[in-house]
Amino acid sequence: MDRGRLLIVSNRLPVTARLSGGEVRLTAASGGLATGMKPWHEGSGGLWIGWPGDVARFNQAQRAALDAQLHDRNIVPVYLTAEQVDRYYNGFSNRVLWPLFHYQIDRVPNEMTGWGAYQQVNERFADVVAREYRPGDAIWVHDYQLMLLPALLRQRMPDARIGFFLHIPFPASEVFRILPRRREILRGLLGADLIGFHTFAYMRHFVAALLHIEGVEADIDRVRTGSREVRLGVFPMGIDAGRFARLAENREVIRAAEALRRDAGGRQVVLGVDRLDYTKGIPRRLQSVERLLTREPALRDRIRYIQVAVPSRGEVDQYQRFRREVEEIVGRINGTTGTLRSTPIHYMHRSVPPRDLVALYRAADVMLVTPLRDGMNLVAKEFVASRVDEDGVLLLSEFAGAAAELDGALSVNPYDIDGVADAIARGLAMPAAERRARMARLRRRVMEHDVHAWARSFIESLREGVAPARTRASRRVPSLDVALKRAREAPSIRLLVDYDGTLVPLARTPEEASPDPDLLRLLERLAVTPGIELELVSGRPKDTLAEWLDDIPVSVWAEHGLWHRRGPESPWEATATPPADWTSRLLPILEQYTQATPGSRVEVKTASAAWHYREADPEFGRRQAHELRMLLGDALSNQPFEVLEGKKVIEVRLRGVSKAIVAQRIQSELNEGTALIAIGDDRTDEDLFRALPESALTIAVGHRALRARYWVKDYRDVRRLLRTVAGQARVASQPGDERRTGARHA
Ligand code: ADQ
Repeated sequence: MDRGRLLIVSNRLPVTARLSGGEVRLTAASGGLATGMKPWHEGSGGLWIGWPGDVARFNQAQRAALDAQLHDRNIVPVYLTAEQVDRYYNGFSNRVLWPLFHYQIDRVPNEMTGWGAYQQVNERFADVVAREYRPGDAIWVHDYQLMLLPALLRQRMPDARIGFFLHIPFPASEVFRILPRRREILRGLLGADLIGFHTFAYMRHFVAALLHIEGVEADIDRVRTGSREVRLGVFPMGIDAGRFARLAENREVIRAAEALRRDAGGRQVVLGVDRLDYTKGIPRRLQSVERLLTREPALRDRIRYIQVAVPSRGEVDQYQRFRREVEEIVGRINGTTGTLRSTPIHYMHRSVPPRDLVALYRAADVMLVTPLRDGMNLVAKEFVASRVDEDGVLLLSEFAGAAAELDGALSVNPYDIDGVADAIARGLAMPAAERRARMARLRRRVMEHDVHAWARSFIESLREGVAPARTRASRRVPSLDVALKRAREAPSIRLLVDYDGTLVPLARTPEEASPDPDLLRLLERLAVTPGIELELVSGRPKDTLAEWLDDIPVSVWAEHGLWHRRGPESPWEATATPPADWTSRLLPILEQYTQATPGSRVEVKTASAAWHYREADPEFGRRQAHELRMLLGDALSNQPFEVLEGKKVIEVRLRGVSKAIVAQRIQSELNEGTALIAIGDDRTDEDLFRALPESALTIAVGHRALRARYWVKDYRDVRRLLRTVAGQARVASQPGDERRTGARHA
């Protein structure tokens, strides 16, 4: 991996500029992003580019001093005017994008103003980044304020490596479509080489938006736009878990936590910690507490609910109104449920220093994290990391990105006031053994997948993902003819060849794909040629392949490597075992789609099932296929299955069963000097290509985007090539062959 510089670009910098007695001071931000990126910023000799905050009151000398201090820290400021900040940041970003992406449609103003400033500021960022950029740098752009930036950078620097990470949810495409500038936003993002999300759901929503709005069909984790490939990935952000755990062991923190519990006077402590934002679900959470206290008045003297709300976005009117709303609710509940001895809700509108925060986390019996929507939610993870005592209950909204990872939490629907009240009661009464078991699960996840692992995996993925055309060109690989000639000089050749689309054209029905006499002759020839070992690697069921290739002495892999047979006389051996009832949830869904889509059909294999729509109306079939894929993604999210899209087929298969198995198996038995040649035409073959050693000659059929070293046009080229390998190059030019097979074209 090359180690170029990393340019981090975000709206806010990891420091904020302030004046203190006429002196310029930089205060470090302690947020998740700042901590996670810190080692990368410092270690790569790179830069952090962003807005240093409001410097309107700085005079010229102070501005110069600020520039010098930022320069010393490898930070490049993007100065914005007060008006730009108001329209781009408070305006379009926080009044329009923020509520919309969090499904708060009613909070989006009638007129979505600020677009012009949003464009202008993104351009301004692009100019600054372009000025600082050096070839070889990787650029990582963060968050919704800068969604146009990837494309603006691409225009300025076509070869730059650009990553984008969205920290907030990407909404369902039905909601995203509300945005009048939806096209521009999508195109802006597609300027990146890699787009990262916190969860699979957000990524799927993005893919759906591309299809509905731009008509662009994405593969599960990649999209082609023009000559470029954009990869999509899921990177759930973590926290600096070690730091929280260390703070939690700090003597003063332990003492502060004990003091908090003493103050509570034997009452159980329930805690909420949030930025004061309407997405965090504070009013409904308070109502749930009220509901509980109304239902069980005895609890009024037995619990203390502490809600800390850190001031946020005070310049935006909605946030000012929201603050008053929350304060009114707190007052009302304390008025109606307070007793002479007890005020149930302790509310603080302020930021608390990290030590106090960790003391609160340590003191809590039940932690309430109930956002209506949240990209990830780091507070939930901070609570877990702070519980070095392996105790405490986490209540977590199913609409926080963190819910996809934290399965030890009590999951709640934050809109269900009674349900949340029930869950709080359950948390308060939970036996110690269950609390510990749940917390142990939570801690395993949070401590391992921390913010450093998150940043590392994104950056590595960004650095390794270079479009094939570009790397290949720069490495000067020999031509295919030369490579084949070299392979034929090797002591032996191992051929790994896919079947459909590679040896025969894709047929309308699977039955029509049976091998023609010419192909059977060719396979037989290869099978008996000394020095050549042929492996057919197909996704088809073993029985079909056995029937078709009954007399041919070749090694056959069926169902993407799940079944293997060394020759017609050998038994089939399974390489993995599927769970007994694996079809029970899957088949009803597939059957429903088959009924709704004339011309489609289901095929069930040992550990996979496929929904074929080659014969359906193309437009309708494609739409149904996309919907089905998303539905399956949800239905099977906790099952050991993965959903793949092939050519006119959606396939669900046992996770871990892929053509990569074949690569692993044969590599263990390879003789030295054996030349490896692999040929295939779709994504399932890519699994094989990827698992083979660098020296293997990988050939994609009809699909330049596949990660293969070479490319040929169609199955005819493949047959020609195989004849060459078998030392019979001249046979290829015999007339008749192609016409006969060509007639079978789909
Ligand atoms: P936020 O909406 O800011 O982040 P969150 O992930 O919960 O939400 O982070 C809040 C941070 O503020 C935490 O580090 C927390 O400790 C701190 N904080 C909260 N209350 C505080 C208080 N009273 N005093 C001091 N600190 C306090 C956005 C997205 C999230 C996503 C993150 C990271 O909205 O969904 O998880 O980015 O991608």
